[in-house]
Amino acid sequence: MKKNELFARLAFCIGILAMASLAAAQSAGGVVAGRYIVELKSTAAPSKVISAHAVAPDLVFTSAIKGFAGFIPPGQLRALEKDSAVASIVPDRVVMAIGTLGKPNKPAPGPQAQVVPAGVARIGANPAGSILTGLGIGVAVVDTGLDFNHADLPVAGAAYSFTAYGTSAQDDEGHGTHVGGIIAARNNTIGVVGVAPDATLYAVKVLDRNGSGTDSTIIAGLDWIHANAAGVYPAIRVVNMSLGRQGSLNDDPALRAAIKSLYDDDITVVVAAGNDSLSEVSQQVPATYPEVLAIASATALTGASKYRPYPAGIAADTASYFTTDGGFDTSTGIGVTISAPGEDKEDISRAGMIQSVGILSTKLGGGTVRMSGTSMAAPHVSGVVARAAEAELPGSVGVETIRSMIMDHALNVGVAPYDSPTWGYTFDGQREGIVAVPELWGAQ
Ligand SMILES: [Ca+2]
Ligand SMILES: [Ca+2]
Repeated sequence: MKKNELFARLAFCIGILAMASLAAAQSAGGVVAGRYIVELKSTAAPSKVISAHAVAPDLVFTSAIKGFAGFIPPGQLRALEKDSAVASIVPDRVVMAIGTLGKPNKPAPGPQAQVVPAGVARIGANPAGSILTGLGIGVAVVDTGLDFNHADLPVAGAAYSFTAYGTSAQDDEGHGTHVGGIIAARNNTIGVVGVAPDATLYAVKVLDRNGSGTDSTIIAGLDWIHANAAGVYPAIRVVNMSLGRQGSLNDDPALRAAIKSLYDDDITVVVAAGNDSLSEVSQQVPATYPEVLAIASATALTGASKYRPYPAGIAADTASYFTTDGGFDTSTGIGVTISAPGEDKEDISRAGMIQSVGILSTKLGGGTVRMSGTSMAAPHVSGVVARAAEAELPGSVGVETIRSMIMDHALNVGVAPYDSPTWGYTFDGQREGIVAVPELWGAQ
C-alpha cells in the first residue's frame, strides 16, 4: 500500500472519532435560555443594582469583575440594558470539561510502587533529576473539583475551596482529580508523581457531575480566586482551566475581564486548546484570549503499530489526532503557546485504527487511571509554571515573561510537534515544541 493510501485508510477510521468530538463541541457554547451575565462598571455596587432592579441572581461577582448572573425576566433585562451602571449583558453559555476521548484504560495490575508518568518524564520533570518542586506555590484547578480524600493529591483544605454547585468542592466526576494529579501528585511511594509535587492545589468547582458548567460558573470561580489568591497560603500563582466551548474573542466581555484581572495580578492562567482538530484555537473560549496560555496536545512516547503499511508507528512529540491548534500570532497574542503531552502515545491496530493510550494520573476515589486530551496537556504546563514561580525565574514571573521563557526554551522547538498522519490534522504553520521544565531553560 502506498503512503497516500495509508493516510486515506487512517482518515476513514479517524473521521468517525473526529465527528464524535465535533458533536460534543457543538453542545458546548450553546446559550442557556433566559440566563444572562450582567457585567457592571468597576465603580458600581452589585448589591445596589440587584435591589434597584429587583432581580434574583444566583451568582454575584465582587472581585475579578463587578456583576451578577442568573435567570432574568425580559422586563428587568430591558431596564438593566438602560442602566448606566451596566457595562455589558450577554447570554450565559454552556462550557464543558475538555476531556477524555475514548475509554480511560486501566493501568496494569501489580505492585503499587510510584510510577513516573510518561508525560512528566518527557518534559524533564522526573523527580530524580529535579531541583524545583513547586514548593510554596498554590495552583487553582478550575474544573469538576478535586478529591479531598485522595492520598496522592496535595489539596488545600475544604475551607479554602470554591464551588458553584451546592456546598462542597469535592470532585464528583473525576476530571478535575485527574488534572490535579498531573500538576502535583505527591512524590511518595504510591500512585503517580506530578510535575510540581510540592505545590498545593486549590479546588475551584465550576463544572458539575457531568463535567458541564457555564461562563457564569467559571466567572464565579475566577472571582473567588481573585479575592483569595494573595490571602491564602501558599498564594495562588497559577490557574489551570482544562475546559472550554466554541466561541469568539468578544462573545463574553465579562469572562475575558475576569481573566484579565488575574493576568494583571501576575497570575498565569493555563487553558486547554480544545479536542476538536477541525477547529482553531481562535474559535475556542477561553483558549482564544491573549491573556491565557493555550496548550495543544502531543504524544509523549512512540506508539506501537500492528498496521503493516505503517510499521514505525506514531512518533513521540507528534500532534495528537484530536488536538485543536493554531499558531501563535505575535501581533494579537492569540494562538497556541506551546504543546505538551496530552496522551502517552497513539497505537495503531492491525486494521489501521488509532488507539490513544492516555496519561496516567490520580483517579477519583483513589488509585490511578488513564485519560487523554488537551485537558491533560494543560496541567503539564501549569506544573511547569508553578516550578518557575518557585524559582522566581528569571527574576520576574509576569505572565508574558513566563510565556516567552516557555516558548523560547521548548524541547524540539522548530521541529515538533510532528504532523499527525490522520485526516483531521492540518499543520498550523508553527512547530512550537514541547514544554520543558525551568531547569532546562538555561541549558538551551
Ligand atoms: Ca505519588
Ligand atoms: Ca503547531
